[in-house]
Amino acid sequence: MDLVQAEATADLIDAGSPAQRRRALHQLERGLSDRLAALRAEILELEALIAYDIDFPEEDEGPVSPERVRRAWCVVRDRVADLLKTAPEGERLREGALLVIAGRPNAGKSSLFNALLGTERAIVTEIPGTTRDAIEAPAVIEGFPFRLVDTAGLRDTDERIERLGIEVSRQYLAAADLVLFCEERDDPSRDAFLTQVSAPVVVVRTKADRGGAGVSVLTGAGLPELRRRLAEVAFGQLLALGDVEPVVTRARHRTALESALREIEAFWAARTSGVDAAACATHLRAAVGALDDLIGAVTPEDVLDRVFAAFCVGK
Ligand SMILES: Nc1nc2c(ncn2[C@@H]2O[C@H](COP(=O)(O)OP(=O)(O)OP(=O)(O)O)[C@@H](O)[C@H]2O)c(=O)[nH]1
Ligand SMILES: [Mg+2]
Repeated sequence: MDLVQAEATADLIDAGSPAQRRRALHQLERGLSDRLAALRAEILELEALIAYDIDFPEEDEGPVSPERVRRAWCVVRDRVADLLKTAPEGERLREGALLVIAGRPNAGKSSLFNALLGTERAIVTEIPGTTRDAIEAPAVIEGFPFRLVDTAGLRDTDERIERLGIEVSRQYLAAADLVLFCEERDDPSRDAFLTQVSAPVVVVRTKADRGGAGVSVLTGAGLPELRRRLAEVAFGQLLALGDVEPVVTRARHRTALESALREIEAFWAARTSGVDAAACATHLRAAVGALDDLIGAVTPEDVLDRVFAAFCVGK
């Protein structure tokens, strides 16, 4: 078992949603390990292509055309870059997407929070300003993990506790992976709100049972569509990739691939600026080294120390 598989074992134990379980199983069954091994082999092949230039630096043209080297380099670079692109949603899959519910007081945020959660967790009343503090709870939506946050309704207020709650809302909004903006009818403050938030925003019309299209927590209308939309916005890339393509799920994977990609780019920069072949090849060696660290051939002791250290015995 390599380090990537050992990490998958830990992820499988921690998995709280079907998508996390499927991803961990895929990784445990070498889905990511095999891809990394293939990339490693491709980089070594690229190095072999320039071996003639290393051995006979004075010759004008080696047996391998420069065009062939360029093509092989492009393929390797693109494959590393493609794998790296899965990192944001892959890491989000392990941690749960932070979904922050926002909107004016009384817009129906807490009601929607409870509906998405499937339990009456937040207090709901007809009085605007009911929610004073942010409440966070884990939820599974369309099989994907989310961390739902209900917040204090946003408005100008002189009331001290409510103001503090709104400040907390703003901090959550700054950290959000996506925002669900609730409005009962056209909210004149919506556009100003949208310009302040950098995460993607899903706008939802609440209390649809009172007329118009949208979501109603009383009748359940619009809720399935909303759930699908939230999964699509938070995990659209993973949904498109399906369960067969490998995905990187940890910051450790991302930094290793970033460093491999940097070396692969540096190889080409050196190669195209007349640096001798042996010096160019050191960049490929460094890229292979980064992948080796990532795959991490481990001994059983390493597994125990590095991965299971965080476990509670008996969990
Ligand atoms: N008819 C109807 N009423 C709703 C619906 N959703 C919420 N309400 C009502 O709207 C009022 C406010 O709901 P909340 O969920 O507390 O609204 P909020 O946005 O959390 O309000 P604050 O916490 O004050 O910011 C309550 O009286 C709810 O019962 C709905 O789908 N249909
Ligand atoms: Mg509320």
